[in-house]
Amino acid sequence: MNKFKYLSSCRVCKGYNLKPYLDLGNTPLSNNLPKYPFDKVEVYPLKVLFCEDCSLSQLSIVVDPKVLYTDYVYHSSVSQTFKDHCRQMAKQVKDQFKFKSDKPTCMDIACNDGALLREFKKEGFIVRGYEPCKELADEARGWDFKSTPPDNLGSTMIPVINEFFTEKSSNNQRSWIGEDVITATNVLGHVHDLDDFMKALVYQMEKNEDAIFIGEVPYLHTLISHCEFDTIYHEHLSYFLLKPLKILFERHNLPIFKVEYYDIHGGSIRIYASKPGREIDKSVNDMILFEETYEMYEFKTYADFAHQVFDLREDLIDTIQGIKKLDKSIVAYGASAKGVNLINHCGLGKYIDYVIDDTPAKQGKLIPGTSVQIHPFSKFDTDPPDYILLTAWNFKDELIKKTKYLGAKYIVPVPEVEVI
Ligand code: JHZ
Ligand code: ZN
Repeated sequence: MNKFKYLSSCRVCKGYNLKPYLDLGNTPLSNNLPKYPFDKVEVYPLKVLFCEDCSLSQLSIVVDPKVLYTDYVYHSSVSQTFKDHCRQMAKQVKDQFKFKSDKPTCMDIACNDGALLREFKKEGFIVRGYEPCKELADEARGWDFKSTPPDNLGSTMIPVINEFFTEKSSNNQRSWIGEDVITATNVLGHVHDLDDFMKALVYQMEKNEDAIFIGEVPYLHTLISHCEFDTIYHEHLSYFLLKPLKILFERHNLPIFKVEYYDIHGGSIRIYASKPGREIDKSVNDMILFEETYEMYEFKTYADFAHQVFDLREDLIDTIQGIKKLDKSIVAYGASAKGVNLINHCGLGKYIDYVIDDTPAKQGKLIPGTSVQIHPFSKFDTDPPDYILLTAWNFKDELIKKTKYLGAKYIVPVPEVEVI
C-alpha cells in the first residue's frame, strides 16, 4: 500500500452507495507525534461517508496501518477510569459466564500495554495477547522494566504475539482447545479488512464450542448526538451502529447475542458474539429499534450533524479567542488523538501555550501541525495556566480531580462548549 488508498466499496456490505457527509479537510495523523519542529508532518484527507445500504459510516481513505501503528504512543493504562472499566469488565465476564475450567483462558486482540489482560489475569484467567506495536507488546509482556518494575516476574509476564491480528498471522497460533473468551476493545473501528479479521476470529474460536467474543467500539449514535467530531480521525476507519456489526458477525456465523452500552470513551457499545445456538438477548433487538427511532439509518441525520460540527467549531474558536484577548494562558490537558485532531481542525495551535500528558512516550514531543510542546504534569506547577482545555474530555472528572488545586478554569469542548 502507498501511504494511503481510497475506499472502493463499503467495508461491511460491499455496496457502492457511499455518500459523503463530513469533510474535515486535510489533517495530520493524531498519534504520529513529531520530535522536532522541522520534522516532516504529512497530512491526509479526513472525509466521512455513509453507506446507504448498511448504515456504516466510514472514512474515504485507508492509511497504511504500518504508518499508523509502528511507533504507537497511545497507552491505555494511563487513565485510571479506563483501568477501572477494564477491571469491571473482567469481573463481569467471570461472574456472568460459566466456564468449564476454574482457570479459563482469554485472548485480547490489540492488547496495547496490557491494561485489560492484567485485569483478566487478576480474575484467574490464563491470558495472552496480540499487539502490532513492538514497544507496547513488550510493555504488555512485562519486558519493559522501565514502566513495569519486575518485582514478581512470574505473575506479571504475559505472552504477546507482536503482529496485527489477521487470518495469516493467526494461522497455527491458537491454543488447541481454544480460548474461552476473546476480547477486542477499540479495535474493530481500526481494521480495514473486517472479513479477514472475522476469518481469523472464526479460526480462533473453532476449537471451543462455547467460546465468546467480546468487542467494544465507540457508538455512532453518541458520537452524533454529543457532537464528538474530534473522535473522527485517520485511525478510526469505521463508526459503528449495531446494525452493520450484526450484518458482519452474522455473515461469519457468529451472531451477536447481547449488547450493552457504556459511557467509556465518550459512549461505547459492548457486543457479545458466539457460535449459533445461544439465546439472543432482548438488548439486541432493542438497540436496533433504538437506532431506527433515532433515524440512524437516514442520511439526513448525518447531514444535520455536519452542520452542528461547524457550529460547535465556531463556538470553540470564539470562546478561545475571547479568552486570549484577555491575555490569559490556555493549556490543554491530554495529547489524546482526539485532542490533536481538535487542535488541528480548529486551528487552535496558536492559542495554546503547551499540552500536558502523563504518557511518557508523548512527553517532549509536539502536537503535529503546530509548534505546541507536550509536557509532563509537573509543568502545571512551574507554569500554572489560567484555563485548561480538556482535550481528553471523556476523562473530564479524572482530569479535574487531578488539577483542581491549580484553581484554573476549564474549557470543555464537547458536547457543547462550556467554561467552568
Ligand atoms: P484517550 C485513543 O484515542 C486511541 P484518544 C484509539 N484510537 C482509540 O480508539 C481510542 O483511544 C478509544 C492522557 N491522560 O484515552 C492520556 C493523561 O495524561 O481519551 C492520553 O494521551 N492523564 C486507540 O487518544 C489522553 O490523555 C490522565 O489522567 O483520543 C487520553 O486519550 C488521563 C485520564 C489521560 O484516547
Ligand atoms: Zn454498507
